[in-house]
Amino acid sequence: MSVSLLDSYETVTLEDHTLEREAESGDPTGALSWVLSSLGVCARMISDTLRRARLEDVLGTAGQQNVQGEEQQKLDVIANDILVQRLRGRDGVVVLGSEEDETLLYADSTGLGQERFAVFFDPLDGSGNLDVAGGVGTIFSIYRVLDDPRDDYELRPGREQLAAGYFLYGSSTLLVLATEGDVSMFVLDPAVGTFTRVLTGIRIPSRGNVYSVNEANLATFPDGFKRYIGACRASGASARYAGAMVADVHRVLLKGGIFLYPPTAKAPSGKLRLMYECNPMAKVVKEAGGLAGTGHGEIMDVVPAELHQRVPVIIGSPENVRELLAGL
Ligand code: FBP
Repeated sequence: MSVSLLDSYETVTLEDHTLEREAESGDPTGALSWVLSSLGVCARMISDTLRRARLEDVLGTAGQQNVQGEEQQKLDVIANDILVQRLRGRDGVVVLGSEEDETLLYADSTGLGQERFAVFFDPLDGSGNLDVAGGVGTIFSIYRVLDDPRDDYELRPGREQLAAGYFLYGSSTLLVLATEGDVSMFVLDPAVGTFTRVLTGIRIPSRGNVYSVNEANLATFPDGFKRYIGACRASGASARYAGAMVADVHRVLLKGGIFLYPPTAKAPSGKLRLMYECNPMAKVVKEAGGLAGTGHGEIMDVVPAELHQRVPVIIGSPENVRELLAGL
């Protein structure tokens, strides 16, 4: 059997993939690819900073709180600066919404071929894991902006997302990207410095034997959630919880199961943020054939009231989610 060396060079990079998808969707401008490639560069810079964090003493708190009243980690600030600076200068990006900034940020861009975008992001999801080298990630969500927003952009429901996904800084640095009708996975090839596609057309398993929830809050969950978690335990399902939504949902996407962040006494509307955590993760899971709800409807149907709005989260394999919803 002759092996052509060429085979190993026919990799599909992030840029190849997104230009291909844009061409297929009849939009040859490459404007979205231009934004996604900038996110790719940001993730490489953040990944490198994380891997050197303890060597360069950038772990620990930054000595200030963000708009959510959370103690900011030095790396939260560094990752946010990398994303804001790079995306603000990118043609086509006119609105930015970050977990670390109180209000929307605007950028003067005439757009690329008149294409304009709003980008929402959680620079470092799971930042509580930083000091212990646990899984953390960057979550992003991209919308097309039809009119020049000046400084009055109206937040849109998640179902209008053009693309969404996350970078996971774990044993390898990977990207999961959802566009219309497709979810693909890329791994950062440190030797080449590009994100190389390793999976495309990802489908979430219809059912999984894993439930992922912070059971420390069980006592204050609504009864339906308590009953469901009790049933999971009784069925011998495995509990897995990394304390980082990006890592927990990634496991559910590939292995099946369910991730929950229900309402609690401490967070009656849930803890996780709609615009830059729940909507993008919902788009990824839904494009892969899963379900994503709040307990009162679809996450991506929520009409956002403000940038840092929180919602309860039920996300995962269709059979697992339907089972929970049936008992709520
Ligand atoms: P940030 O780190 O971006 O603030 O994210 C919030 C988060 O860490 C999620 O990633 C995770 O799912 C959740 O909070 C964990 O919360 P808890 O410690 O209450 O279980």
